[in-house]
Amino acid sequence: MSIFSRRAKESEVASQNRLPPGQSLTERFPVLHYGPTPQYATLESWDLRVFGLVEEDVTWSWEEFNKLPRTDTVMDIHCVTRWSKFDTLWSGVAMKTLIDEGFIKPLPEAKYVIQHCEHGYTTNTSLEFLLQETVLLATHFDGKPLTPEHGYPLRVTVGSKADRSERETKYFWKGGKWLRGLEFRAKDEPGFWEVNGYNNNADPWEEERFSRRW
Ligand SMILES: Nc1nc2c(c(=O)[nH]1)N[C@H]1C(S)=C(S)[C@@H](COP(=O)(O)O)O[C@H]1N2
Ligand SMILES: [Mo]
Repeated sequence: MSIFSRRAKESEVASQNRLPPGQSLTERFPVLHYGPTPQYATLESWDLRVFGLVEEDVTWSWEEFNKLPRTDTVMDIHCVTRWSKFDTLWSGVAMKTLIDEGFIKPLPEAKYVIQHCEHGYTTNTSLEFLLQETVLLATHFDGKPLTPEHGYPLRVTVGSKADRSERETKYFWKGGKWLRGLEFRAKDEPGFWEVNGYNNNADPWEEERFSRRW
């Protein structure tokens, strides 16, 4: 894809109010994470644990997870390192579906959720944030299973809709790759990047990249 076409697309999304301040459009799919990429030879010992302030803890095997009701969602994703990727197609299980249909039953005190990922990566949001259409526990990108470096077998997605209809958007670090647990809590707790200087609220439209603490 030529640079001229990239520029033209960037102007187009900018004119549609889809390009957050300080971001530029990429047509690639950069890989960004701290630490090694988990490799799974098999998913036999993989599970996803839901725990904390929920009526009952739940643990899904890969087979069980794949029987949950599925959704496709198209969204724009925004990385704090200044790239945005538009019209990305993800498939998986929406957090909202899990809660609306009673697969997860948060207690009334549950206000925040910590995503727990392989190798100890964590990230945090409010529970309310996770009920938006753009938040999937995604198994597929662009119709194909996630690649190892993009989070195979399961990651969280966060992004914005083309019509900007979501209440809140977050930078893409709030989407944990290699997700293994969801912890429901009454109080917020900063995750990996949030402890390491990134802004806890992480709204790309407000350009909330770094924490004011330093
Ligand atoms: N487990 C884990 N998930 C993670 C990260 C990480 O370091 N570890 N980095 C985050 C960051 S900073 C970004 S921008 C996105 C990048 O996703 P991608 O590599 O699929 O583009 O993953 C997020 N999820
Ligand atoms: Mo990032």
